[in-house]
Amino acid sequence: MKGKLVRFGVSMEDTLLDKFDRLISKRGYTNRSEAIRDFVRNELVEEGIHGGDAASFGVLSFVYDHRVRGLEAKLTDFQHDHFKCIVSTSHVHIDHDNCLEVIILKDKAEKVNEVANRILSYKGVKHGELSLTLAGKEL
Ligand code: NI
Repeated sequence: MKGKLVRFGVSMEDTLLDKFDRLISKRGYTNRSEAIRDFVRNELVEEGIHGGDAASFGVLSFVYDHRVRGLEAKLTDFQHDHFKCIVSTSHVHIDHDNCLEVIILKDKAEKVNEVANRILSYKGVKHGELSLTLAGKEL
């Protein structure tokens, strides 16, 4: 969503500005404008994800113990039940016992959250995290 650049002034306490400058420098920004644009985008994504019907993408990564009885079959069955919102799945054999799976999901945020939370709740899934974003044209 490219528009024309508009300049505007921002007032804040010097102590807050110092903290802001330290934060953005730590994150690798070389100027305040780019940092503020990204921060605003992040807030808009959060708002869009939690407040609307927009298409969202989710990246779910989780680690599980493949030796837990029935877990692999359960994970596969569940993903086939939700094939319409699962774009892709990658599997990494971490070591003798553990696997890492990364699933890319596309649907309304509510649905993506529901599918991800179900997977994370399975016995044998040790740790996992869902990262949500909006489809590109929404940004
Ligand atoms: Ni594996």
